[in-house]
Amino acid sequence: MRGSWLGGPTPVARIGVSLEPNLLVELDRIVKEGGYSNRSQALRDLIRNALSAQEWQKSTGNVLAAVTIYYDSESSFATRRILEMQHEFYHDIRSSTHFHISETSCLEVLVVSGKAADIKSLVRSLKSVKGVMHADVILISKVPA
Ligand code: NI
Repeated sequence: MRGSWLGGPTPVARIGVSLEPNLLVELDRIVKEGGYSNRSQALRDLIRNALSAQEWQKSTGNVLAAVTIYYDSESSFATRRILEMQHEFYHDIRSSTHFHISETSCLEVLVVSGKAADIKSLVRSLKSVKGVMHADVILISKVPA
């Protein structure tokens, strides 16, 4: 059944979901701000995201992923550490793109391909840098060994 959660013309099952009122308010906010046409559509996307995150946590082999780093460009420490780390992990980094988001913040997007353990270590290190406001990873695919 692997891959069936990616969507496609599969028949749907109807389920009842019980939510606390505050969670329902949050769900409706996600629906509105995410541009979903209904709650079911938003829930399907949330489940897919959770599955993708779970798959990332469980990955052990080689992976292709995108790493995003949002940081304070006025922090010379963060700027230097992010650059140093990219050199430390140069074997895994296929490309890096820098975006000047504002006068004081930058976004870098790295396309990485390598051992999941190494990529996880890179992301953990990035998250720990003072001045990094957000660092995350999106698993694109597992790479056959
Ligand atoms: Ni910049």
